[in-house]
Amino acid sequence: MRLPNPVMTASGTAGHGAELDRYVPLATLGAHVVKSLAAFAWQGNPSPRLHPTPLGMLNSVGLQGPGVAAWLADDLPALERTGARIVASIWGRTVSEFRSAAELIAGAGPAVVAVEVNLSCPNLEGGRHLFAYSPRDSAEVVAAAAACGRPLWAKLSAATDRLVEVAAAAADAGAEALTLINTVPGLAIDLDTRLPVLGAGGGALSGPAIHPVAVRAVFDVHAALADMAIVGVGGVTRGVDAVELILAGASAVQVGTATFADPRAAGRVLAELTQWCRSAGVDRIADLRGNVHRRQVQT
Ligand code: RRO
Repeated sequence: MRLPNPVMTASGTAGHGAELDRYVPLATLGAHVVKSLAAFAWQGNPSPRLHPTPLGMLNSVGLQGPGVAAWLADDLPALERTGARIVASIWGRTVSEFRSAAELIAGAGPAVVAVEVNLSCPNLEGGRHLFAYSPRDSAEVVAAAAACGRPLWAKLSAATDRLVEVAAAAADAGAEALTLINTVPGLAIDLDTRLPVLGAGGGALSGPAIHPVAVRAVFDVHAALADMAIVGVGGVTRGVDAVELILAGASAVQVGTATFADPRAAGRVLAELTQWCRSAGVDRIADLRGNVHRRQVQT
């Protein structure tokens, strides 16, 4: 699929609806990716759910959401009015729960241009449903998600030594793009209580701290699957962070944690990326994509 530009919001950092539109008109972005939705409403994890860290933050939101049916009725109409290209992210604890979410999304209008299949949430029941650690499980979920009748993007985790295998399995199962990466499992401990800071115990790290992890994941997957479209995400705060992911092999990027500090971050990253391309004489993102692979790079 083609998008008018390569910068989008990242799932989980830009709400379920049109809340960010007043800061950055969502139609001006490549796409707007909403927080993951299940076939049912889900309360999420106990608070506190967010904790700032040096160069990023930990979260343990735990997939709070209204469920696809309520989202279609209550959030989607306002989102459609923004004119944004909407990407719905879906989750489930089983293949059949993913299929149910996908079937419900099938009822959405054409503004929902793709579905991002979240195979990599680290914050559900201690990470027990991390499909992205297994090529077979990932493939089964992607195949089931085809019920949505839209292009599928598979969102994967870098916290596995099987990333390239998982990526290949998701592609074989029908994913049109891979979103790399989700957050990285982490833990913060309160010295006074001597207990974890976050309500659920563990959490997941995002922000500039994980940017090099994302660049490496994109690099490795592009090296193995050069024809596969990759959406790079992880610590994109400035235009140059986007450039780095594109050089590693991404066709587009998502802005996540930066939005918590500055709700206009995605628009700013797009402007900075555009400016960088102008100064570097780059006319098309496709001309930049994967350039680092032109030389033998020893990793
Ligand atoms: O909701 C969350 O706790 C969450 C999700 Br679904 C995800 O994919 N990644 C993340 O860091 N948090």
